[in-house]
Amino acid sequence: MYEQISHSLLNQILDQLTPEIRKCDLRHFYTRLGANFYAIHSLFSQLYGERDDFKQQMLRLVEVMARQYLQRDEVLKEVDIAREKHHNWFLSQEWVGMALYTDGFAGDLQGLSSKASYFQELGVNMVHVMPILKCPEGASDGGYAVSDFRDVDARVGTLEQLRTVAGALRKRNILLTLDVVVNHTSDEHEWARRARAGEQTYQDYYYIFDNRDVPDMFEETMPEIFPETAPGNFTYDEAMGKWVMTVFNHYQWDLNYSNPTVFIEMLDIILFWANQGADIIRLDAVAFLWKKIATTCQNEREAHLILQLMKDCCQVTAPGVLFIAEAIVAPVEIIKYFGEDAVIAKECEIAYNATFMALLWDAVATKNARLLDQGIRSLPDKLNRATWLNYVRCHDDIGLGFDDADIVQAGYDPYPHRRFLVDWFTGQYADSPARGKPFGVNEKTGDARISGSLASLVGLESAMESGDPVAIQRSIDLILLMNSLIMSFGGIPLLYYGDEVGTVNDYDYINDASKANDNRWMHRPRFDWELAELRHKHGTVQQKIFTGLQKMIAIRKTISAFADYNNRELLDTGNPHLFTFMRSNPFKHGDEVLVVANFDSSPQSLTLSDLGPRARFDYSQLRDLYSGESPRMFKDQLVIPPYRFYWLSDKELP
Ligand code: OTU
Repeated sequence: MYEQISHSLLNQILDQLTPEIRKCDLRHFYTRLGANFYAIHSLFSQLYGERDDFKQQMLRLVEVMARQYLQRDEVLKEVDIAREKHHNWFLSQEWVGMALYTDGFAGDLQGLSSKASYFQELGVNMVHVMPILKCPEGASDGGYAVSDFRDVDARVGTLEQLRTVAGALRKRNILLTLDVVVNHTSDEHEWARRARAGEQTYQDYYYIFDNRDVPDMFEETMPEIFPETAPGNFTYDEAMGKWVMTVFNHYQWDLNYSNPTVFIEMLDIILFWANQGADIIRLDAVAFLWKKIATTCQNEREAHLILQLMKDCCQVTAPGVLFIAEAIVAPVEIIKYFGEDAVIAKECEIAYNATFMALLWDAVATKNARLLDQGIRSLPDKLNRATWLNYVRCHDDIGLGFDDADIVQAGYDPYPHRRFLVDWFTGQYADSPARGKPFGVNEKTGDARISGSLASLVGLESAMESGDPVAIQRSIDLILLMNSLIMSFGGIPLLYYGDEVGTVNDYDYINDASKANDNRWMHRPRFDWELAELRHKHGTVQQKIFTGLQKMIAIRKTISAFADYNNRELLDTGNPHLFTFMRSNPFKHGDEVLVVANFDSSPQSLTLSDLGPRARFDYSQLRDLYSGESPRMFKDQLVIPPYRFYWLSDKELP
């Protein structure tokens, strides 16, 4: 939008840019800056408008965007332009992701380069390389405590090698996702070290207090993220003799975004990684970006303004780069990270669908889809040109972050229901084959989350131990069932490395002092490539899971109705064991796929004619696109075997 105040400021800023910047070809940069400047200016002034140095800070912001634009590779600039043209590119059903630790999956970055063929074999074309930036040896939170935002950790390789990986993936049309840990730094980061040494400039980068007055006020309303290992939200620093806000671990210092210098530094870092070849940037812990006394310090309005500003600025320099919001918060809050009061995403284009993930686990434990169905129905409508990252497992614990009102609506009592789920997955429930562990147990609130690998949580570990073929098959079916839903729900499915070959819990972390008190490490394995070879051997567990997923991915890519255009409708079947929805191709009328998933251990039936006009299929032609087989039918009643899913259509795939 054109508006005089911001436009005249823009003119002033452009006049003040250094000659070295001004003499360059900045055509695309200028048109994008012109288009976004009104928004950038208004967001920046909402956040920092009260400051005397506001105009200097704006100038610095524009300089950072311009410098990073100048450093952006020509190849990446072409990608930007192509994506501007095909702006819906990431909504396609063709994308399938995998998240991994470089060291756990491939040893190091060089190893990772050589694994591109493995991704292709499986059909993965988006790789989320979890944090690889420099971090301290022990106190690293798996890389989420960064001590240098511009360098790769020597344990996995060099920046040069990362650029090679990026290039190699790009050649194969595989997207690269990198993490930027925006909420905090390691206490060994240079900023923290200089703050500790007494430099006020750097103390202003963090929330640092002389005494407990303010911290105590904050504590009244702030929840604890790691209550067992890092209780409280402040850490006393001996050297400084002051209290530092540390919401996560005591060695992770929260950045102070009320300081515009922090915002500009972090934007510069985001753009730096965009320029190293990242297609997508995962912004860690975005819900925590703004702190306010008497609040939970999560999901504050200003946190959203910061993200909008980051997005608007990134669009000027690197418009082809997408953001993933990692906000593991309440369902109605997650959706706001796409941006509110907008038609298309204006914060992050992609968000972790933590609600769907947790609901899937509820369906597994209860063997029915009541809460899953209810929880998804309660989700507010998503914006256009915004998409979910749908996942079953990731490197973190499973938080039962669904809504109490939905639990009640589904017919349960919230507190005992959550208790039951934790007991079920941690194997404390008599009937449960799961081998998880409780994580983040908070004695004060009764909260608990769950750690454990996909395979161990669905009972594969215990089944293999007992050698019970029925139990083994049931676990495999559950793994495929859950994955079939993230593949068909709408959004980008994100697999977690190792799950594709049924990797069970790794109990070795206990022997490493820096990991022993964080049981999330039991599902952060060192990938067993020898075991993975069994994917080629017919009849093995690894082969059944791997080929099942491989097929699912290949078929997903051909089903246009699975692209994410908010084209999903939940159907009421009257059978609580089934989760049923229709996906329709928005560009081709009548091109529809009926997804049915049976979470129960007994076969279930669904009367298709009860679905009304939504399911006007030619029953005689009905086929499961996944297996290629005709489903079992009795008249107009569909029979779904235990733990099975169907992707039903009466048309041939193109
Ligand atoms: C993220 O996690 C990372 O994924 C974790 O691995 C890190 O420990 C953490 O940030 C700190 O960097 O912030 O918005 O249940 O879900 O810690 C959610 C806890 C986060 C995690 C939470 C999460």
